[in-house]
Amino acid sequence: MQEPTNISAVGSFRQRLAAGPVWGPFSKTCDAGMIEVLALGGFDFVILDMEHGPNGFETVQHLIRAAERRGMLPIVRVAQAAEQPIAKALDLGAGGLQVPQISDPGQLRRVLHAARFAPRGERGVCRYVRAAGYSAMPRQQYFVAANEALIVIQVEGQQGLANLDALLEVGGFDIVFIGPYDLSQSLGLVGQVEHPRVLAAMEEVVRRCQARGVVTGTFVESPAASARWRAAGVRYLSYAVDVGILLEAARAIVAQVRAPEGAPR
Ligand code: 3PY
Ligand code: MG
Repeated sequence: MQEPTNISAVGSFRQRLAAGPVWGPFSKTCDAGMIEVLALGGFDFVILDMEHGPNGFETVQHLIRAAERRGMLPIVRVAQAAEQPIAKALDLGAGGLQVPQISDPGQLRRVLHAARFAPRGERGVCRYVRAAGYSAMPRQQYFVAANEALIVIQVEGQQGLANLDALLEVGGFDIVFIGPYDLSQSLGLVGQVEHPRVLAAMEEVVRRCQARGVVTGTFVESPAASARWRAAGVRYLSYAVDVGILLEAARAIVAQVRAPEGAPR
């Protein structure tokens, strides 16, 4: 009998997350082939970005399929903390959900309510969806297994920082993800993600989450930043963005091939 799409993959991803860091890029491509390439490169997960990327759900479902096919967990970052996109991403079979700009406990409870079936929430019920094998899944099995999808909440503003303990008290999610860019803006330092005040605020979030045994994640753009946050105990490392990775690779190649004859390579 068919499993709900991706649920066993979520279980093994949780084990890897518990054992040590996992890495995955954000994706803003429309191409399922690019998703396969990221998996073949060895990333553990991919965050299909509907907050800042161009894709609608019709495209995202194909990107989810491509990630599944290559054994990489597809996580959908929804555009906002609203009921409809949350339910739709899960109906399409996302292994995880990443929700931006979580700032207060009431909002977090609404997100969890929209993401979980009863008794944990009141997610809109339909079993003729991809996540349920279009009804091939035994229904009770689906409703139980679907509640295992990974939930990542982004804390990336001053209000979220101020309410961090209250958010941790609500619980019911897997990872607190610190968005350094939005956080830098919120602290009046837009884009200065390496500014000491931004780093100090991030370290404080990591420390307070760790004190409660909550896994943290963040966004890094270099091996050095990855090493820094890995050493701090961050276990969910979102490494750059696929389009930026491609740009960097293209630039490096062009710089090499255009170098004058005889110049050191
Ligand atoms: C942020 O930095 O604000 C993010 O959401 C992830 O890059
Ligand atoms: Mg952000």
